[in-house]
Amino acid sequence: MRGERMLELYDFNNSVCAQKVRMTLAEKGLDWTEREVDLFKLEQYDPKYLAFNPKGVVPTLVHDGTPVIESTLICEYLDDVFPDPPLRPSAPVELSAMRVWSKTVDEGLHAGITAISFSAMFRERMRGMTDEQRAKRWRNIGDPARSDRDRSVYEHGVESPYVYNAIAAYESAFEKLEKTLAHGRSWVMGDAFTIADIVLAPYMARLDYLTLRDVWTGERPGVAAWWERLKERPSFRAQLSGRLTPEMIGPMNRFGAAIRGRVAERRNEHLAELAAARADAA
Ligand SMILES: N[C@@H](CCC(=O)N[C@@H](CS)C(=O)NCC(=O)O)C(=O)O
Repeated sequence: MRGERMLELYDFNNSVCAQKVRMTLAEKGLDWTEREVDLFKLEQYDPKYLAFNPKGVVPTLVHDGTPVIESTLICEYLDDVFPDPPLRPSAPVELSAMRVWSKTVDEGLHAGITAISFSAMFRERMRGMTDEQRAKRWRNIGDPARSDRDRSVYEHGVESPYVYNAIAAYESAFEKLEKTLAHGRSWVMGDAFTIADIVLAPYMARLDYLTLRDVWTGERPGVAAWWERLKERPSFRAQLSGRLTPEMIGPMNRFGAAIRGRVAERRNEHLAELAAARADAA
């Protein structure tokens, strides 16, 4: 192993946040030890894990015994400690623009994909849980905001307001991404592949596996071309697509396809609202 002695990653294979960190580790050529936290068995709420990660979420990086939490911050931490190859621009103005992408993910796209994924497939899985398991899931770590979101999506599926908010968050992000990539840029920040590409990658991939991606990107050729490049990136293949088995991909495809029509309709509702708001502002 290069650099410091011991990197352990507490993760779950198909967790979007963990995928970001694994791609970063792969871009850096680092070795790490994987420690699975099975989210379906609610291992994230085990007191031993909560001592590392008080929110009870994956991932957690443990570096020589010290936990580092929050996936975006973990990616930046890895870039600080293992600077070669760099995954952030050095000019402060570029760095701050890159971090706007991370904020877009952390403040909108992440909650959004959780709601969409829940409405499509975890909802089905939760129907198979016992009442006690479900109650434990709602209790999570005592975070009422998380309970409200998960309960609402469990009860109302795509009709939940959380899914509508998610649809709007993806619309806004893809509109900006298309403008960013439209002039032939290879990557989000220009010629160099950065953490901006990494933080977006798992969210694009999840929409793609759910067969929902082209609801937003069908008429956005810059985003579509970037996605084609991203899929071929060795870190993506090794740590994201290459780790998903047909047994994992099949249900994502199937459950996603079942909500596709309604997601597209709700996006159209949002586009109409957006057009009205823009007309007001004109
Ligand atoms: N802001 C956190 C979010 C982490 C997060 O929500 N992880 C999800 C998986 S992608 C999780 O562990 N969920 C378990 C739960 O909500 O009980 C980060 O970026 O690390």
